Amino acid sequence: MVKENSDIYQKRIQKVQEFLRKENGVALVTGNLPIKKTEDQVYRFRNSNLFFLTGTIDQDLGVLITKDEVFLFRWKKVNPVWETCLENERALATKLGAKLIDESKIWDQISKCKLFFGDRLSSWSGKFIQKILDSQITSLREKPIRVASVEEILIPLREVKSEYEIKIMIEAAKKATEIFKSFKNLVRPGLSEIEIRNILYSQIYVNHCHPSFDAIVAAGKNAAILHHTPTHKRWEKNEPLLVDFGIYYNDYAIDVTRILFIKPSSRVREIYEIVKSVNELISLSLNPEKTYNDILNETKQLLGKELKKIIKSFDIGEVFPHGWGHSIGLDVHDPSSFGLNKNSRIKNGMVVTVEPGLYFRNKQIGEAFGIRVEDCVVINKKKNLVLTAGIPKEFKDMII
Ligand SMILES: [Mn+2]
Repeated sequence: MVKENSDIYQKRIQKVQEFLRKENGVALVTGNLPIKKTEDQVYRFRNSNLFFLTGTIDQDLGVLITKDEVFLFRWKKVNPVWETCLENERALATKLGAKLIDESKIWDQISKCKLFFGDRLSSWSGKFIQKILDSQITSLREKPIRVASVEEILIPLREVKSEYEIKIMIEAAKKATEIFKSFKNLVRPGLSEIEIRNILYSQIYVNHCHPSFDAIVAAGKNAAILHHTPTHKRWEKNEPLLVDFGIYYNDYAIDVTRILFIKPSSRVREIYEIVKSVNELISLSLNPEKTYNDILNETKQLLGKELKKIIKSFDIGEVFPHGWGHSIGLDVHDPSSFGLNKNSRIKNGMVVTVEPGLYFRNKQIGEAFGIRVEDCVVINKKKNLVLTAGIPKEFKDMII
């Protein structure tokens, strides 16, 4: 396991403070108000911004950062009879060099500043935006507090990974590789998508990981549905099986898609080879000269050029209806500058997914299926590193 540097969080907070000093700003990051899953259960929220700054997974805590102080607070009290308290806030405050304050004192700090960086992920912190607006109406302040998104500060810090983060992601990718290989040995034709998903999850948990999103397991025509939910449909021998899964290991996410075959037709093979070769070409050609849109055009062009050799007419936006990839790290879809603006450039040190695909719903090719091949790639000055390169993708290795 990669050892964490004990002052890593303090250093990240200091970087936020450098930013806040420019305009006398204050940043607030907390967990979210509970959302009901069933009558007596709630979803456990994970705000990766909070984890990034404090290292805690206790979403009932929050951090308020001003230009020269750090405050830690518990915004939701824990009832020890019913709930587990995940973090000792006193110990965490010491580790972070933060002061523990009562949640009721947060407004005093915010009201002193000129610029409030709120967290759009947290409905709890959203109440302060309303308070700022109200205070401006009632007191007609001469210098109103401006409101901005904390992601303005955190995207530049989170989108380029440190060496420490990349080391963890290399380990996470190794785990994903082991998981996929043992999963592939257990999968059999005739099982349903749900059964196959369950086998996949058993291997994820046995390897001390957990899913980073609901895995997509899609047989045949279901694979043409981009975010298919696994059903009781059985995997038949002529159908490609699309498996798009993610794991969390050591709090970092990996996201991979592979296709398995039983008795693939030559047509399916041709399509697979196109998608795989585009995945490989794009993975190695990503560099800071290119914007998100440049890469999207390149991906469309490469897929289209090859597909033209097989089918006369098609609409590339219809057979490839999604993006080429996304930033990944603490979140499967990590915040990034190109998440906000598709004309911003790739940066060295980013980790992104590369996931070209081709999807057919009968009319273009006479068969309905979908193929996607997805890897996680570190953008490097010299040669990009395909983190998930150990997971097989040669056509012959994908046949069960
Ligand atoms: Mn993905």
